[in-house]
This record gives sequence, C-alpha cells and structure tokens, in this order.
Amino acid sequence: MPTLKGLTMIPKCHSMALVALGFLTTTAPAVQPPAPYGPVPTEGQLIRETNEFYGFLHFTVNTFTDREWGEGDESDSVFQPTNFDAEQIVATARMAGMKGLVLTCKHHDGFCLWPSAYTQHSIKNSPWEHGKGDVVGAVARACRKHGLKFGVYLSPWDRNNAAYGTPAYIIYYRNQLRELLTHYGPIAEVWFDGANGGSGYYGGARETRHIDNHTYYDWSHTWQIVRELQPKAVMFSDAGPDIRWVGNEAGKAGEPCWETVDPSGWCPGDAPGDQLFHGLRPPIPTSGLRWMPAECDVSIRPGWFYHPAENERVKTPQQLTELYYDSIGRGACLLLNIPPDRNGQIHPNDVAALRGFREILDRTFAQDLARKARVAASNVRGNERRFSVRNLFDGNRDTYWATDDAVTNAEVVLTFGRPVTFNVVRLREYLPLGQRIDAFALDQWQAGQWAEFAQGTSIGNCRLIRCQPVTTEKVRFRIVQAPVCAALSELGLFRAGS
Ligand code: FUL
Ligand code: CA
Repeated sequence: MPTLKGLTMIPKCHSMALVALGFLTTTAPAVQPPAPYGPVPTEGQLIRETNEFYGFLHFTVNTFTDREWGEGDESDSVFQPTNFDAEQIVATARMAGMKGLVLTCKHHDGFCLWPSAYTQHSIKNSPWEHGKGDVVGAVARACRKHGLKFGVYLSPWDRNNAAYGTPAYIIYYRNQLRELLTHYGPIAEVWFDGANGGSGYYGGARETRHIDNHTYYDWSHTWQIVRELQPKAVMFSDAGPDIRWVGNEAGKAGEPCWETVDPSGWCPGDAPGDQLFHGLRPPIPTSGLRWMPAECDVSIRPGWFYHPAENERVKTPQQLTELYYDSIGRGACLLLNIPPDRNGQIHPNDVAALRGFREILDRTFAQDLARKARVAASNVRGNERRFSVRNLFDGNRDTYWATDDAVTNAEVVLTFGRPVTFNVVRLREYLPLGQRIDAFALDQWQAGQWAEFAQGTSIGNCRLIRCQPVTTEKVRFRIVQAPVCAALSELGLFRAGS
C-alpha cells in the first residue's frame, strides 16, 4: 500500500488528487540507502544496544547468609526479606536511568526465587509470604508496569542439585528455563553465567564435581529453547551468542570496542579475552565475523550480593559516571548490579549514589550545543533530504547522514554564531547498516585554521569522547578511514561539569 503519511492536509473528497499523490509516493527514490556492510544486528540485539543501560539484581539466600557463593546446603528458611518491595527496586532503577533489570532467579546455590515445579529448594519453602510469594513474578510485573525490560539469570552451575554433573541435570536446567520463559511475559535478556567452582552440597554428597565445559551443557540446544520461546530475547554469555561478556567485571570496555567478533570455535568458558574486550575488526570481512556487542557487568558495591559491611563502600556518583563513559561511552552495554538488601529493597546508600550519578548525566547531556550550529557536509547521498546532514542533530537514531557510495572520507562542519565551549562529543552510527567507520577525527577552528583535538576508531552504538574544554566557533568531524560510505545517526557536543 502506498503511504500517504504527511499528506493529511489534503481534503478526503479530492480522491483523484489522492490517487495521483499516492502514486507519486511509490515511485522509486533517486538513490537507494547504502547497502549494509558486514554483519548487522538482529532485532533483539538492537533493542538491547539502543537501551544501553540495564540493572542487575543479585538476590538470594546469600543476601541473608552474608556470602557471595552459597554452598547449596542453605535452609530455605533463611530467605526472609522483611519488607520486599519490587516497586521500590524498579522505581530506583528507573530513577537511575536503567531501561531494564536482570534478576538472579537462581544463583550457584540453586535456591529458586520462583516456585519452580522441579525442586523443593525455593521460596515456596521459605517463611516469606508463607511460601506463597514469587520474587520473579513481582519484579517482572513491576518492570512491565514501569516500562522496563525484564531479563533472567539462571545459573548453569547448581551446588544444590543432586544430579549436577549428570545428563539428568541438563533436563532439570532446561525445564526451569522453560518455566522462566513461559510464565513471566516478555523476556528481554537471558544471562548465562560461566562460573563453576566444582565443590558443592549436591543433594548431600558434598563433593567436588568437574564438568567439561565444551560438552556438558550442550548449549546449542539450550539456546534453541530460548529462540523458540522468546525470539526477541538476547542471550548473554562470555561466548554470546547475542551479547558477549566484555571479559572483566570492572565495567570497562576496550578502546576500541568493536561490535563484531569471530566466535568460530568459541565455547562458553574459554572465549578469547582480547576479542571480548576489543571485538574484532579485520581489514577484510571474514566469513566467521558476527555482530555481538559487549556488555559490561559490574557491581555498585565490592560484592555482587548485599553485605551490611559494604554499606559504606558503595561506588560514588563520580565513580559510576566513569563506568558510564568506559562502557556505554565505548559502544558497549552497561549492566550495573544493585543488590537488594535484607529488607528486600535497594539500600538508601545505593539509592543516593544512583541519584547523584543520574544528576551528573542529566546535567551533562541536557543541552546539545550542536543543535545551535549551522551545518554543512562535504557530500550528501544523492543530495537527498533523507540522508541530510541535519539528521545528525535531530536526536533520532533512526535518521542518519549518508554519503554517496564512492565517498568514504567525508566531513561535516558546524559553524556557530559565537564561540561555544564543550568537553564531550557523542557519536552514534546507524546500526542496521553495520559498523562502517574505521577511524575519525575532530578539529576545532583555532587562530584561522583547523586544529585536531580528538581522534578515535570504533563508534558503533555510542562513542563518547571526553576532551579538555574546547572553545571555538567551528567544529569539523572527519571520517579518516572507512571501507564504505558512512551512515551516522547522531553527533552531539556537550559540556560536562568538573
Ligand atoms: C560470576 C558469578 O560467579 C558471580 O557470583 C556473579 O553472579 C557474576 C555476575 O558472575 O560469574
Ligand atoms: Ca538522527
């Protein structure tokens, strides 16, 4: 059907005119959009990447036993939050700017935060809400209500289950995964943890069990279950398949951090650290190259679980801001852990730190100075408005500036009526067409000539460049190296306070 969008001012009775105009809108545009270059994101990957910032909730028996890894022999009765409040947790996440939450539905200790039909080791045997509660359901519901995505963490290692290490456990694991994927609405992310320390309770055996990471979990079939039941969900592990671990738990992505890797032969547990951190950008696309953005998981506290002794060791707003620049600012996703306390809420110290962090970011990004500039590009694809340089300044990721296919070294000049001062530059590529820029530079107009003040390589979803304050009347963005013409969504200039 030809679309008449934008033509609504034409009276309906002028049917001849409508037909004629409708016909016009179906004629072929003068130029096609650029062809995608290399691997491109799936719908699920795009959702995860463009939502950038999710929170991680580590909550289980460990919260009450003061441990990081439960043994698997904890009594169900230790799980007893005094005032669990999913609304408070989700409202805190939202205030902080998080667009989703991933909950540890089962950590290594095997205790389930939902009433799984496949084990007795769950909240149904805890005194909390007389065994009738469901933490997974409550968090999922509160997320939906407040517009946040919801994701699940289901630890493959289970120190409670007697069958761990045998094929029967894999059936158990997949049954639990099916419960989580079918009982709680849309699932945005499924988080597969690679940790395994060997020893455990294992139904009373109390021994050390070794599994072969390459064969035991048979991941390809487990991934298939997720694809069938939640096709839009992304799966995270150190080896993907959709989102890759960044290779550390410090919240830092590499510089550069490409969106692509070559996971041929990878297996969860032994993906190469250098590729996780930096991605891979071969000069010639290899057949094994895949779109697999990095996610940085890091905790707001020293530990992943709540410990009263760490109440004064919550990261400061400034430290959280650094994490933001080092992860999202380098093109990765951020998954910041905010562990509920023994009440079953985010502790006031964490809430205060998140509030301070949000204020810093809001202050920095409230005003985009680039919007005030007159702009010109050395080339615009087919001279068409669809690919106009103005698309860089409309705050919309779905519109982009593109050049003709033959032009790979284009530039954009911003001219201001009077000098502006900024110290942060934000760039975004149009992801559906792949990662297209290998290197770029930024210049300022200084004493009658251009002077370079920053340069970089990978852009991808987001690239934040921090620099000494630049005061100038003109700024130039230059594509220094690119295998194909660019498709850039956004260019912003901001002033961060000290
Ligand atoms: C690790 C786990 O062992 C930690 O307890 C935590 O869950 C972290 C996010 O992943 O591998
Ligand atoms: Ca745009």
